[in-house]
Amino acid sequence: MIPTKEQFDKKLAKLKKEHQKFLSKKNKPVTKNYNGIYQRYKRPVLTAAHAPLHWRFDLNYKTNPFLMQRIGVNATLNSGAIYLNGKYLLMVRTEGWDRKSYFAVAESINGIDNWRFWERPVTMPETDKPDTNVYDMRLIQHEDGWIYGVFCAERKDPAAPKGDTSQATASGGIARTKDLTNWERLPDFISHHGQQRNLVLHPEFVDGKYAFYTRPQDGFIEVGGGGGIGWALVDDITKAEAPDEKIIDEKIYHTIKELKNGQGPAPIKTKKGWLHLAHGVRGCAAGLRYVLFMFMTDLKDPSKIIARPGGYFMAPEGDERVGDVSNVLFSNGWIRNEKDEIFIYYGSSDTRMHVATSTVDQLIDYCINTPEDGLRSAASVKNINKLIDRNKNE
Ligand code: M1P
Repeated sequence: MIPTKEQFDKKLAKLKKEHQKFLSKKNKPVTKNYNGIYQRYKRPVLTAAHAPLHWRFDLNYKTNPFLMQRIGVNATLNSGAIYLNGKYLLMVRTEGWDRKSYFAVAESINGIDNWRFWERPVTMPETDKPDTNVYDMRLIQHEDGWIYGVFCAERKDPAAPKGDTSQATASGGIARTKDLTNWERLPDFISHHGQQRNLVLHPEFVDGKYAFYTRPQDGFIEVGGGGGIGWALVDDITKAEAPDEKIIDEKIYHTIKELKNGQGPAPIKTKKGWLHLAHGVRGCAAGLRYVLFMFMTDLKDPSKIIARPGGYFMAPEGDERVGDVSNVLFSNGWIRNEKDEIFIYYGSSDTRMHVATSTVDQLIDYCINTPEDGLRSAASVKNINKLIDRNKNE
């Protein structure tokens, strides 16, 4: 039986009311597991259920009397972030039921809750090689006056053997904007060292050039010999090409970045150096495990690491551990507000977005005073004993 218009209207009113109620829910700090470094929050900031109803449902009784969802959102994950005109904005990697990711802006007044998507997702122009999938945008407010979006542009590998329908290539997509709505797409980053994912633009010129954190990789998944966070200087961002990439942060045996690592968002400038957030990947019987780690680079030479706190900064906890790709934390967006508070936005298990808060001073202290990974069990014990000795008179 086809529902009547009256039944349709009633169902739609209920749907809208419940969605508004859901979007308006407050988020509260988690009170257990104090660490003094950052504060987690109870609820994710964005989930697939936050997507506007008018992106998913045909709201016209004549064409959709059953009020069926016509287009689905599967996940809201790895989001770029920017603080603009007093608002916290996320450039959300929104993934549909069809597995395609696209970008969409969501905003909040306090950076913690009450997130609302803008009217439409972003229409990103393409290059002459259309992208199959675009994701993980880093938003960078560059000193040249543009806001850049640097992201992964994925395409089927033209060199894939016949019948191989999964081999892909990853390239660094670059686009720029003034308002996050109208975008100018620039040519993809040309790397001489393999595929690129986790490409990030440094917010300032270095030696008069655009500076990029790169992640050269031999294949689409495996970084192979190319692993590590790289550094490349580029003369002209409208034709970004990097003949040289030097690895500034290597992947290392028996660490949280044994298999691969990648720069997260663009670094944050502080009086003591640039704060960096990154992800490290290791393999285990359960598959790959992605955690977040931090480091600091020199103010004058952001390719020189000056502090390397050992181990992970954040690892998947509780519900964060489960999702489409379980055991993953990934961050490509953070915001420093005018009070020097830092909002770390992170995706869990390729499914949803969360926030954790800290401050510039706390994160500098964390980077400078957390012991480095000594790379052996004996060195870890030494670090603990040093701390115990210092604590004797406390
Ligand atoms: O599935 C985990 C992550 O895998 C990739 O990251 P990386 O290139 O460092 O392995 C990306 O696809 C990322 O989006 C995803 O979260």
